[in-house]
Amino acid sequence: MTESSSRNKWVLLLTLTFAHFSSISLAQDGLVANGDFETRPLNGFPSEAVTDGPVEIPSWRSIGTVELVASGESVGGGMVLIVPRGTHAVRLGNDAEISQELTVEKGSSYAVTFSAARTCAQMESLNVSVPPASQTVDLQTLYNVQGWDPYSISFAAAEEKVRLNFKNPGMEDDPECGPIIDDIAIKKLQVPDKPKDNAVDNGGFEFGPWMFQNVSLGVLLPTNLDEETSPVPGWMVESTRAVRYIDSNHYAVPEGKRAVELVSGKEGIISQMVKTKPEKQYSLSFSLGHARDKCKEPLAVMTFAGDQARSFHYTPESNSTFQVAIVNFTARAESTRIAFYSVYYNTRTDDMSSLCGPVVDDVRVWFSGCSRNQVVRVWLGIGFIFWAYFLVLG
Ligand SMILES: [Ca+2]
Repeated sequence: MTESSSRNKWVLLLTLTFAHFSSISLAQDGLVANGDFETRPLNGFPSEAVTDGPVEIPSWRSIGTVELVASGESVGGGMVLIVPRGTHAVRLGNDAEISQELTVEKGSSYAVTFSAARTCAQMESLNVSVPPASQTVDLQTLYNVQGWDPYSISFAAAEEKVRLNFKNPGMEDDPECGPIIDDIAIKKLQVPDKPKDNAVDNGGFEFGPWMFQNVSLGVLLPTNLDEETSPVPGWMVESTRAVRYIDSNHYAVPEGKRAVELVSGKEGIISQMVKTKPEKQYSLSFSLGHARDKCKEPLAVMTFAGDQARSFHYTPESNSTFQVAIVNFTARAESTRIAFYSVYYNTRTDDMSSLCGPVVDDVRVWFSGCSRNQVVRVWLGIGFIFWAYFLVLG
């Protein structure tokens, strides 16, 4: 009896120890280890000029010319390097890469948020991969005057141990060029509940990537054609340029805490395929808003739903920051594409160059009735039964 109870205690202790270690090794939502590059390397930061030798970046594995850069540092041509946040960031030279192993939940989807800046006027891009997923993010467009932006991509974890890799695929003539990255965070994506009265998944955009509380730039969602693993579950960005994921801490959001701002005109399209029944009538409604980010009006959204395409201009009632727009459409197939883009290319009134645009939130699609043809068919049916009844009786 005592032997059994002491064995049970050991089993319990081992289980607790194992649970403890497995919970601390699993990637937590937020910054990855040294994701802000502020951890001091063993031989000091290069800017402190303690040693000439190569600097090992704690928690990361690097290949090629990977440099820790400090804010205020300048490169050739007197250009001052932009460090997104804090004091340090990493610059990736030609073909250089930096990676870190993460322990994740196999089968789950994750969003990676990172900040990136380009250093030269040339076209620069960044390849972010968690094999087999790989995505190249174009850094050519500057979305705001700060010179850097947070971005998010996503991946489905095929294994428990995955390698998060950032690579500069470019081959610039100037070796001092190459993207700067900073603030790398991860978030396990929740699968949104399937609402009963709405065919749209994550229609309020509440499920999405990690956002830093004290970053006011939102998170850019670059092209993502895979609705299975999207940093904003359910939604695809099916265009060459990005849309901005925004939070209610820094922007006016119509519903809940998150929404999207269409910042790239016709080149920033967000869409979703919703389940429908052919030849049935549906209604699509959404909130069209202003982010209160000094975006210069007019603001307008082009909306697609099945066989309908309609534009809506932002004209809210007095004090509101949004209005509700509705499109009625007839479904033609088992699934119907709904999509939104900004009619105009808008910029902020204060700097005239930061990109902005209309806000879309609270997207709903619901069954609103039979189609006209079906109504006619139903009446014909009733008429036929009536006549049959009349003839039989007669
Ligand atoms: Ca929302």
